[in-house]
Amino acid sequence: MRLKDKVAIVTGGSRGIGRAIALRLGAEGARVAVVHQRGTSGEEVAGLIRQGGGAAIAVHCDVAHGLQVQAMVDRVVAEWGTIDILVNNAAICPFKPFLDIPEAMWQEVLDVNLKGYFLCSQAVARVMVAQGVKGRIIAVSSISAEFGGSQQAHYCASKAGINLLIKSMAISLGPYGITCNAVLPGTVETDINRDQLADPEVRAYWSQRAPLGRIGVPEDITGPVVFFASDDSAWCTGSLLIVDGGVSANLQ
Ligand code: NAD
Ligand code: RM4
Repeated sequence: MRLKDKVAIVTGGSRGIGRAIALRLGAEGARVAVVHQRGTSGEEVAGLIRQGGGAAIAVHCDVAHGLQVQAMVDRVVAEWGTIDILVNNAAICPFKPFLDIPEAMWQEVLDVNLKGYFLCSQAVARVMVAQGVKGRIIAVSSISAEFGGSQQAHYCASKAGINLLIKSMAISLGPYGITCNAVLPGTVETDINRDQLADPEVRAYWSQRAPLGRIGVPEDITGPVVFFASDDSAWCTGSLLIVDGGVSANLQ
């Protein structure tokens, strides 16, 4: 119960890595707002947290729209009075070769992945600063922030932007005692890449390149997020932590 009674927001919390993070934060005692897109539901995850004795609500919000983000933050403050932890996790990756990426797709990826993290972080940080909360802002970035991809130019650019957004926020928010850190996962099997990983060659490539010998599961990402959400990381800010089974250490 390292996060007992803390108030946490997890964007994209209804499935995949965000779902695992929301459940873990709930198990650590946090009150969790499971933020989900319209058309999806965060109720299943919120219900599981409540069944485990915790507190959770589901809130819908498109993170690319400032008014919706503000309404989501207002809803959480109305429910619990404050916000201690924000986990920016909602993102999209429509795999497409560089030469074929339409302008609208480029824009959507940058709007959700990069502008969404900015909007959520700014709205939450304003509450933290106004209330004097020494909060924790965490970004789920990616090893794609540091390595290019033949079908991920838009996604890689958005994730590289997130890394520098986090460092810049760390500078601006450090004086308020708010920390800003990023976790950079390697390949984790979720809905975002299930079609790619259905190809046995792609699957074998990622597991063989990992010194730890396997593709990740969403739960592999939760410990590092709890670390950045807890007092164990009190003197970390602007940190970028790779969590990829060693893939990026291996040039082969
Ligand atoms: P996922 O597709 O299962 O989850 C993404 C979540 O974001 C979904 O719940 C989706 O509804 C939500 N979302 C998308 N657009 C949104 C919007 N406009 N507003 C609100 N919510 C929105 O994929 P995932 O793998 O769980 O991805 C979670 C995070 O992990 C992402 O930031 C992704 O870039 C990152 N990541 C994933 C991998 C991987 O291999 N799976 C690797 C590195 C980083
Ligand atoms: C990650 C990385 C993975 C891919 C996901 C969608 O950042 O590139 O390999 O599966 O994005």
